[in-house]
Amino acid sequence: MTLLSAALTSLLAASAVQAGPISRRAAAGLNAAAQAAGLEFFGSATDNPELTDSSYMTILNNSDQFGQITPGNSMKWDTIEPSRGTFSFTKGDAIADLADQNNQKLRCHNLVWYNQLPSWVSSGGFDNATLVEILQNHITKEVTHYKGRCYHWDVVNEALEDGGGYRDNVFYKTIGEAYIPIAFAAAAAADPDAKLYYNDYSIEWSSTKHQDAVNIVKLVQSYGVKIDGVGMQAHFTVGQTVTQDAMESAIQDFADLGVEVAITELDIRTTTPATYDALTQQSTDYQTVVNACLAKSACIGITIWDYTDKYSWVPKTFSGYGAALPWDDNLQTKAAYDGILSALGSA
Ligand code: 9MR
Repeated sequence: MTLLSAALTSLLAASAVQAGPISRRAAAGLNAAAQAAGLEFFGSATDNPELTDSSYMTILNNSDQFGQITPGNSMKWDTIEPSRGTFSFTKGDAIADLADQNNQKLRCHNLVWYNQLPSWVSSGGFDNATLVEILQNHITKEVTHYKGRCYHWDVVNEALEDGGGYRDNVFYKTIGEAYIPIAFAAAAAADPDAKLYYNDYSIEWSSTKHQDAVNIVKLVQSYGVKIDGVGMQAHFTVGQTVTQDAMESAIQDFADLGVEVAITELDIRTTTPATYDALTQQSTDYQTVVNACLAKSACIGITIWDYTDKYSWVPKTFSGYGAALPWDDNLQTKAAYDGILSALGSA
């Protein structure tokens, strides 16, 4: 490559990264476009430390961009009940209050998960009856505290191993698979109006794990317990994102059981620094996911796992990867933003 063409390529890449959306659609925003396309919301995860970043908040607070927010951490067990019987709702309340102020829906996340679970639960050595009581008490207290405020609750999160089969967590080891319907029943009793979800990753195509998630929905239903939806987290990698057909058919498998589907934690990571080609492919990949959701009436909304690379979990977890979100580190929209808007706009 000559010096001139190298310079031109990097100039093009820079302008593509910084280019804002097409002006008519810029006014609409992702949530406005999603609702116009028939979805219930386009949302973003957020987290308490970010709430002091005023530039970040200006975009998050805009309900034309985000019609729903999800607390990334502050409603998890370790924050809410760090020691047995001691509940701390301050951080979760801050996100719930923000949703109220902005007239945004709230996806409450999550009640039962092997991770961010305090050791008093995971290593407590409780017998079956005691752990059932602890599980029910945690869920009842937390769901009651947020009663009427959570549009959705992720009741059980990531109960399956990466390759499928139940994750061998303390709940499964002590209670068996019945911990899942027990959890849904407790949540339903505490807030009958919240939509109750099972949430997991790698269930967006027809994998063994996907089939096991289908079986979890059937299991809860077999107990006569309410389950309303399945969250497909959709943590993808540029160029390896699921095909639209595969995702549509995975959504349909859940729809066939009478439950809805939401895309709950969408991000599409790439190696960093991201190249122009990767960001272009990323835009295509985002459109694939949006198009799959739009094509299936059971798919009711899309949430990105925070909206800016500045606050993404990806670089902290996958070394050498990042740039996964539609806004860059400087809160500028990327090609992915235009792609999502374009997919929503052409629905
Ligand atoms: O975004 C969350 C990050 O800040 C935490 O460090 C991490 C801890 O495991 O959890 C992240 O959120 C996860 C979500 O709760 C469940 N699905 C995977 C998400 C990314 O790890």
